[in-house]
Amino acid sequence: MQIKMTHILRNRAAWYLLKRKMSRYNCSSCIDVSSDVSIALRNHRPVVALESTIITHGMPYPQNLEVAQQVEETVRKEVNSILVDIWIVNKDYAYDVGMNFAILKEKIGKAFKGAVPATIAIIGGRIKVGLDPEILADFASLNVPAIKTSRRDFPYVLSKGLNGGTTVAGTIMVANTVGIKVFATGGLGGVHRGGETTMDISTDLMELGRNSIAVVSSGIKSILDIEKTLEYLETQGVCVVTYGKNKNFPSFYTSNSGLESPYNVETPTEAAILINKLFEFRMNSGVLLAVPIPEEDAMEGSEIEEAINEALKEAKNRGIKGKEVTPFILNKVMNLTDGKSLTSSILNNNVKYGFCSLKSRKNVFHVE
Ligand code: PSU
Ligand code: MN
Repeated sequence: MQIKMTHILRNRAAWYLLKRKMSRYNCSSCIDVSSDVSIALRNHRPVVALESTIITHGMPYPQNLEVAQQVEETVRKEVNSILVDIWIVNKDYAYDVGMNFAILKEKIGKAFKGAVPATIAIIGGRIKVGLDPEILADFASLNVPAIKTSRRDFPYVLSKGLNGGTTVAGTIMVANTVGIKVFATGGLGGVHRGGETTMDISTDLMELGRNSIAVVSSGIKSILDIEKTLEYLETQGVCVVTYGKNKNFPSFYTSNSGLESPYNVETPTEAAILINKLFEFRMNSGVLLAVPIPEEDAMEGSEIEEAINEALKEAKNRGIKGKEVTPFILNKVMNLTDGKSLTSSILNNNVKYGFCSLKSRKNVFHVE
């Protein structure tokens, strides 16, 4: 009897361990990783995650689709991928980038062009990592509305089989689960003006604090409270770094918000080495790499910034309060300017800085 019991328990333990292992390697029962992304991750090749709230809630159809396609193309052709650690890079990778292993070794710290885009979204209650072109086109033109999906929204959207556009927070969660280390976006959520009383603080900031990931963004729009956002990022342990010659923290439409990042890096290699420390030291917290608006767009950017300031004044005069403020301002600014084309240009620019450190990407996931 005694032996039999032990036998059963041992079998159970083995079965449990196997199940755990399987679920790890199958990622999760709610995620489908596209074959492109899956193969790239398995071969330690650079992958850049992209969010989908910008598709579902950021722009109308068909501009949203055009921008999403364009950004994916930029990732495929123009991302600067940096090799920080050669030792795990395999021969397939050398073959892929068209050079032999010895030459590849020489190139450590130098940029390679191109990576695999992984647009992350929820379709019919399943999390998709990497969308095939037809699926992306379908998703962007959705007749069934998608829910803006941050961390708190996942259980509902998944259980009801709904569509979701993942926010920065939602995208970070998924990217981290499948082992993607770099994520490029436009603007990050932040602490809203008056956030000290309304408690309206984007969960993007918390998510950056609890995942080892590098988010490349053009900072925070000035409709938010940038100073408090930077304070809050410090509280969350996020390493904020401006890309460029100075520490000026950008505010999406302008290259200088009047506030400073704690640090700056001047080259892709510096950025890649910094990002790599997250994994070497197992920090379990993220890096925000703030890339200022490209110079050629800066003029238009400062005009939009003026429109924002005007709209903020008007909102105050009219007594508009609380959660009404942001929609009021965004609407007003969109009417006054052509903010959409600029957003697309900024987003594309950020993608180019999807630095990639290839070290310690251990996860292997199933192909859809
Ligand atoms: N900032 C922008 N445009 C956006 C967003 C932020 O300038 O579209 C989106 C991003 O997806 C971001 C989300 O993650 O809004 C933040 O929403 P909330 O403040 O509700 O957390
Ligand atoms: Mn909010």
